[in-house]
Amino acid sequence: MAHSTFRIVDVHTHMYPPAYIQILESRKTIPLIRRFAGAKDPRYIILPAEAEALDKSSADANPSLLPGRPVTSHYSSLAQKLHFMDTHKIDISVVSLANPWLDFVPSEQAGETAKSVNQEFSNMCAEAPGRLYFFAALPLTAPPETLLASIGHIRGLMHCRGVILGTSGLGKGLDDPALIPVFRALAANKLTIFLHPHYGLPNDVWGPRATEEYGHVLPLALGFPMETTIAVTRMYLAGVFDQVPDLRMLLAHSGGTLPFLAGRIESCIVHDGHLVREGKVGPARRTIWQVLKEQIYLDAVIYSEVGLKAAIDASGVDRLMFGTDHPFFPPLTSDEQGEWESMTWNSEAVKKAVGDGSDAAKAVMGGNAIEVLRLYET
Ligand code: 5CU
Repeated sequence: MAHSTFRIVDVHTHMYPPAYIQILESRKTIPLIRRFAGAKDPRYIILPAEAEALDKSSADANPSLLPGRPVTSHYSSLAQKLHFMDTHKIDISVVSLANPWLDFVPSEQAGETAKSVNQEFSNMCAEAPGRLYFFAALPLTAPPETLLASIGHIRGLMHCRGVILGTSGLGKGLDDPALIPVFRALAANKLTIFLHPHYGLPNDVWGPRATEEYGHVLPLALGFPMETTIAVTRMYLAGVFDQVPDLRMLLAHSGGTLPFLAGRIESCIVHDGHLVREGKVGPARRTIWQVLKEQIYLDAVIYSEVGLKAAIDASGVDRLMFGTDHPFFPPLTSDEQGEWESMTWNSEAVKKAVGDGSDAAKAVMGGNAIEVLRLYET
């Protein structure tokens, strides 16, 4: 059934619940939260590319040279999330734990940590009826039976609509055959995977000047999207989408560079002697274009109508969903309690790509998410 009232839905919006923040505060290696003398807020250091800056920093470093990003109330406060939503007229948010999720949690603690983090998300959603849903976190470092049991837990949580997943899987990436039972369990429970990058590309790709001169631009603008592109292409080449045809994935940042590179991926497959000899390029093969239109959704967190049009061409306007990436990318020169460009750039891009007030714009801004993620059910 179509739900016609126009509502804005943010499918890419993160939170770090207080218990998770405590875990980060207790850590000595990344990911961690650390206080520096003279800095108002503690700093959150997560990216592999930031580890070097952390090693060079001292407790009383110049605040403008501190590693990582400030941890403000936007990271963990429900009231702040609702304020952000109200300021930007966002009706519903599908919140998720941000990277690197539970990837670093020791195996024996992972199951319980996932349970309590997911319960915290569930409680948060219950405090804001009709306005919040969530993507749960999986205990990927736990033994297989604990991992599958966690899917049993989250499928019973009323506001859970899927899981947020990084690209490392169980340690060998998402084309690892050991993940097939996990993908099957998620698909069987109609839990969409929100695929999000974290690890980027190896640090030496960025060159010796990056740490001191280029801020976080290279790993975030280029490393993240390439990581997503590579992870999904590996899944495609391994036949995961055919093995689990009911699997549904929402890809962060409009699919990385997948919409732009899908043609090149296809050409490389069709011209690969090894794949042809192995009979993997026969007439029954679903192309990556087909998978993009049948099993993949893309968020609209790409900040420009150029990227958005590529995403629409690749997956279809009915598979694109608006997002903000809050609390990342706060405004640096205006009040954080006011308007954020992360919202306005993405909503302007939607208007420019499909027309202000058009049915397509309404679908991308909220209608698609409501239908696909069943945001009318409680
Ligand atoms: O600014 C950043 O580091 C990030 C991040 O880590 N994760 C994310 O989703 N957006 C920005």
